[in-house]
Amino acid sequence: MAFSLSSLFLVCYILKFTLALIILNKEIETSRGMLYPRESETREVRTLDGIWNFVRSDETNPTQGIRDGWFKDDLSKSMPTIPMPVPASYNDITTEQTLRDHVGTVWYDRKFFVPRSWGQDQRVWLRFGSVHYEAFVWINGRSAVKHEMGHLPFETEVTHLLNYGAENRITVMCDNALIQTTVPQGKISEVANDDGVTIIQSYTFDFFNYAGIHRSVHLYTTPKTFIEEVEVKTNLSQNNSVGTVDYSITVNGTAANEAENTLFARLQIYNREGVQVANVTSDSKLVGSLQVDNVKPWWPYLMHSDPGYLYELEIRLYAAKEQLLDVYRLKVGIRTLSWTNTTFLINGKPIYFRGFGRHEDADVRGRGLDNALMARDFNLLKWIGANAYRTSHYPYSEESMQFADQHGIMIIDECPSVDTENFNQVLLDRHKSSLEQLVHRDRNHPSVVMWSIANEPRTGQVNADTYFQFVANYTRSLDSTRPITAAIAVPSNDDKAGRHLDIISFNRYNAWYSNTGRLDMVTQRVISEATGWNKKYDKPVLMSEYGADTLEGLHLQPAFVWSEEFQTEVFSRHFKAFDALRRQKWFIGEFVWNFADFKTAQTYTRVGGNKKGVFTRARQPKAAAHLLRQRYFALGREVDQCNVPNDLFTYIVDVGASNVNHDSADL
Ligand code: GCB
Repeated sequence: MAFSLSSLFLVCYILKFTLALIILNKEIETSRGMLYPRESETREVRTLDGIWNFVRSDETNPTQGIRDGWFKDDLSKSMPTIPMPVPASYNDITTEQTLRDHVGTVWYDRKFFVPRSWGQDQRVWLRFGSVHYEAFVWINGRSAVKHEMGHLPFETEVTHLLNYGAENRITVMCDNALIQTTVPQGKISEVANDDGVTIIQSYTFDFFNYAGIHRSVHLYTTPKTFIEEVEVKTNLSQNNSVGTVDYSITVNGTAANEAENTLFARLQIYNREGVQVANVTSDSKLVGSLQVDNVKPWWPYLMHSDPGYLYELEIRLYAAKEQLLDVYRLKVGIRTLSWTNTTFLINGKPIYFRGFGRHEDADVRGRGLDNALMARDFNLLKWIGANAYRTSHYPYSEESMQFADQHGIMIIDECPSVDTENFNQVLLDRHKSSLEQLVHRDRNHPSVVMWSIANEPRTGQVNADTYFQFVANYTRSLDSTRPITAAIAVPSNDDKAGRHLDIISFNRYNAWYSNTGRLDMVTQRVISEATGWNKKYDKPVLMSEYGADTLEGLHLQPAFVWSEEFQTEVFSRHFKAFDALRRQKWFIGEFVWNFADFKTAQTYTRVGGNKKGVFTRARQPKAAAHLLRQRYFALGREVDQCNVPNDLFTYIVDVGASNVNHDSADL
């Protein structure tokens, strides 16, 4: 009896364990529309950015606002409100710890006018650049849209919800709670404190869980029948002299349904000088191709003297008898990507990445869109000679993607999956959805050269294999023109996901988390780890994170952890490894962690946040920035034959006798 009972337990246990491991590759809902809002002859755009009214819910009663119908009238009639800027994270706006660390729902509302003219013969759409993490939206008290997943846009038609030529109210409830089935994952617990109990949000990822309406809110109009989606794919002839732009247009609207065969589009491509260089008239399928002779390909920064070349694609949608319905314009960079198990090429030329992992993070506004900061960051990227960054650890603003296109900065575009563990079905579906939304949003950006499907997932776990097979294959089915990677931190021997990727990225902190302070234990370890990855999977490898926390202004000689000298030395030891690895053609890039200091949750390993920035949080260089700049330009000169700036080396001495000028000419 004892035997059979225990075997029953064992069977039950195995069954439970096995069931937990079974994950299915289910169909998921796909996104629609989402073209970046742009004005044209047929479209108007308004922003609802500005100061909104704001209420923090009681953490122990997060659904109170729904039950009490706060969305039915002005928020201020239900609760006292405070002013809150949009876009911005709400966490650091006030001086209250309770708001900074708030867990659960918050509410926003504001009033706005809609012109009378918008009510006539057109449609109106409401679009959020991103709300973290979950958003519920009402217009004039009626439900408009619901969306889950931070850092990604969502939109809905609000034509039927608006008062035209009159005042309107928009109400948003935002929930920042992260649990085991959200992307990224977190845990919520109730913990005793001095006043009773409190709700705690914990998470393993290393950045502050900023929340709120993070990016712009737009209202825009479209004609009744309009261009809902445009997808472009570009190619180059063998010698890069002829470019092709394959397009596919999706139309939304009654004219599309009723008179399907009569719709057509005229597409024209203009160069930077505004000269038309290609045009075509489509048939009713709205799918086709344009050819650009003497094309100027899109090149990354420092890989060409005219990087980031963008054409403008103008799309005019017509109904029968040349009746113009809609006009939309899109910037297009013409380039090709190809990869093998030893190399990654752009326009037929091997890429060597020199870049950063970054964060969208700033004092006061947190993760909120900040155009001034974005412009400064791109100036710093160019100053330092970087040609790439990874959008660690979530999709960045659409405005920054447009900047990257213009400046020729290559992007490894990462979805919001960080430290993923306890793989389960709901998580898999959401993870795939995050990639679907990301690819849908960013597929037309020439700057996006790779998809990163996760950062530091626990790929040693037994079901990581199936899980990442589903995630990688799904991403590939969405876009086969770009390679897939993930930034992995488990040792290559334990990893079960790499075989599903096209390019292996690995994160490692030699002399910091392992062998702290041991500068003599960096170079060989980096070489052997990179080699191990290549041996195991026979794929190109890049180092996606390395670095050391550095307190600006702390100087210690000889180098000691946290000092500026130490960061400089850690970089230098890595450079040595990278140079040895570069001789192996399969090693394709180096990414410092991090571009700038950033805020994290409170822990005893973080002094006011993560200090691994090469720049401070105020975007000023630390000592290592100057060294990195010399390396990135030296690499640019060696691998891409770029020019180096005159101020790369500071004048030191004129050694008259030998007639040598110790300046950039020595490079
Ligand atoms: C990592 C993570 C990154 C952290 C970094 C660190 O491996 O990918 O999010 O911030 O280490 O500094 O610990």
